[in-house]
Amino acid sequence: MGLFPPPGIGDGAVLSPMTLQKEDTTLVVSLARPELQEGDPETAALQGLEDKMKASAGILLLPLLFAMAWGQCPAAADLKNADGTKVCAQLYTDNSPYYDQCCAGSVLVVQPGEDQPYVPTAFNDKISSLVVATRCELTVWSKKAKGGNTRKFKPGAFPRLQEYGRGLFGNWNDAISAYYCKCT
Ligand SMILES: [Ca+2]
Repeated sequence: MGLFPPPGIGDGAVLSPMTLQKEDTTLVVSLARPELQEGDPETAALQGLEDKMKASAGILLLPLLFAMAWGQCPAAADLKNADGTKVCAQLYTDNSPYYDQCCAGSVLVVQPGEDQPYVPTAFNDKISSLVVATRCELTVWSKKAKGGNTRKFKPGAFPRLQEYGRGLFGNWNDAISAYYCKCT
């Protein structure tokens, strides 16, 4: 989805054939690593590259918070962290004209009590579907720092935010810039 471009891409770096070649080599070498000799300067250099790749992978894996999702919205009662603890809400960047293909794109997992006056850039004005967990309530605002229009979402799935009116003529698709989520 272009949220997390590979290292070097999207940083203003220009992709030359050389860069591509280097990436390919790194990948091949990573796979063949058991055959490499420790202490060999070439090995050390390659290992450095590999460590860099691992570091980037660490950033990519960072969340929980930023995973990819495809398909149907989960039920309110099914929202849970990987360790089984309660999640307050899940916000998704994409939806679809088909209800069973909403809650797609990147997902932001919101924890109980999470207060976010500034939605991270990757999600700001991009949220198109959301699910609020049982016994929780999500309040959203259309402008940063909790400005503009506001609305409370009760437990349940809201697959297409364009179906929820905002102000006189607007709707909530691609309009959330701040949120607060609480559970009882
Ligand atoms: Ca969107």
